[in-house]
Amino acid sequence: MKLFKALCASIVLGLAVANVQAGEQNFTVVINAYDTTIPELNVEGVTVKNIRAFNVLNEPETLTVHKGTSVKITVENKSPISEGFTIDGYGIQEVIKAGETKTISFVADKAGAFTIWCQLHPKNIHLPGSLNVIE
Ligand SMILES: [Cu+2]
Repeated sequence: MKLFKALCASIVLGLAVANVQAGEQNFTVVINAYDTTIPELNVEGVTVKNIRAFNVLNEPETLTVHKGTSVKITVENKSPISEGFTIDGYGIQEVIKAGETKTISFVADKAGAFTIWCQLHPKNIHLPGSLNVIE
């Protein structure tokens, strides 16, 4: 049943992607920081208490477009610190200050899966996303 649901979800997703035509596509990506406290954690036999974990995510983390699309990404930084927004395959590297919004425009002229990552912070705290450009 789980497999069936996953299969249906992927078929629906496939259809949704197929309906996207090359043209213009706008996205809003929100960078958000999550601060949590882990009450107790045991690492290699050592117990540590009240660990503060800090994670930064781009939401949504995956953007999918057809090759040839004019893409406009509005990036809103809700993190309390400056955040980076880099897509190496498209030569994009931006810094967005806390509370600021930046708009990035480009033509998705290369097909592939391109990592969207923050050049300012380690990848284990700022989780990478993906720009998928399909033929
Ligand atoms: Cu970051």
